[in-house]
Amino acid sequence: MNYEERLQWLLAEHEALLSRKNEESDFYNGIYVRYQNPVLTAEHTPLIWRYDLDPVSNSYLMERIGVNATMNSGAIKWQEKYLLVVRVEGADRKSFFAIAESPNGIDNFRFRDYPIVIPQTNDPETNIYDMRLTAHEDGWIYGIFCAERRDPAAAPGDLSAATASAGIARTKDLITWERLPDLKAPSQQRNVVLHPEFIDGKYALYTRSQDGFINPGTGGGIGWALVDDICHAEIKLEKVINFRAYHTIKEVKNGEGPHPIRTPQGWLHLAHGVRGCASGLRYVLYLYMTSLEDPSEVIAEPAGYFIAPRGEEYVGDVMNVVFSNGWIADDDGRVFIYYASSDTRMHVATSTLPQLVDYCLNTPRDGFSSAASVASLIRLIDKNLKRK
Ligand code: M1P
Repeated sequence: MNYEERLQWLLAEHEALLSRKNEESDFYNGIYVRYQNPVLTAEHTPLIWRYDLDPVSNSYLMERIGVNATMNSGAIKWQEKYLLVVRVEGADRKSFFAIAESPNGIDNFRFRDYPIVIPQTNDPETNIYDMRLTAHEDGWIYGIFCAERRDPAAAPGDLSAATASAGIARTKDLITWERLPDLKAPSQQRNVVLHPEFIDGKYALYTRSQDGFINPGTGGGIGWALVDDICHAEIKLEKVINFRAYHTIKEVKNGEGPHPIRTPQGWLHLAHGVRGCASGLRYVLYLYMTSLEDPSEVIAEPAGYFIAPRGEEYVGDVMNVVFSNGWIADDDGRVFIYYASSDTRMHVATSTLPQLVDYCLNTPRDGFSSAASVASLIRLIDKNLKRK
């Protein structure tokens, strides 16, 4: 093929991928629907990002800038479209944010021509990732993300030690972003999420303090902190509201996903839990609910995971991981849950608010022992057998 033929082939393949219809898979649990295809992969990123399309300067039609993954995406419905603020990871390992939009939330996601430009603070970070979007009642759309820097206290020769803090940016049009100072906190922070409503006139944050870049250490779980001024956000008091626990799916660490959704029965939360196993860390998603009167008070939490890796989802850059920082509650009660698998690609699962609330309120809680799990199982078997 000559240059022009190869280019036409490339364009046609790319368009076929972008316009591919996504069908429901045959997975069934009555709680949510999974889909056959990922909604975004590295191959969905625009060809104008990856190729120099000038036959003079790129006669081989080579990729000039590689994209490694499209993952952990914030989500919002905006002007009748389903928008993802995607964590795009380049072949150079640097992540950045870019918006991909779809007319139906299930397929046909297309990236805008340009990535988002997030202004830097006077302490520039090396890497930014995992933005949680919150359309706050103050009128701004906030994006809180992890800002990673090399640890200034790293031992000589240690090129891995890093620090994590919460970067904060806001926008009114999802085009231009204003950067605010990073969240000031007594410890490192990742998975920080802004609650959509004021609480006692203050901004409320879900937090995840950690002793080091990877290790949550003494951090007990998902925290809660009230902040007076989002333009100079500082955690003065942080309390843990959703605890890690021995021999559960969140034994090693956990973190809030996107901001919770208000339902008549309480705030519905999506989070990730991490445990260790012989093959490394296993990341799964779980749901819990908190009270409408006090969003820091847990009122329901089903035992175990809500979504775990399945099939090809197990495999990728960081195996055995599902991670979510974006969901959309639509006006008709449908919920679009966007999750990444193995730090590589994005998927969607769909459900409805009544189904998710029913799942939270009627699935047995964790009894923290095999005996308690067996007792739960026997209660269900008894109930079913009595119906005969
Ligand atoms: O690799 C799995 C995930 O690890 C981190 O999550 P956490 O802070 O809970 O450990 C993040 O780096 C996340 O981006 C990544 O998907």
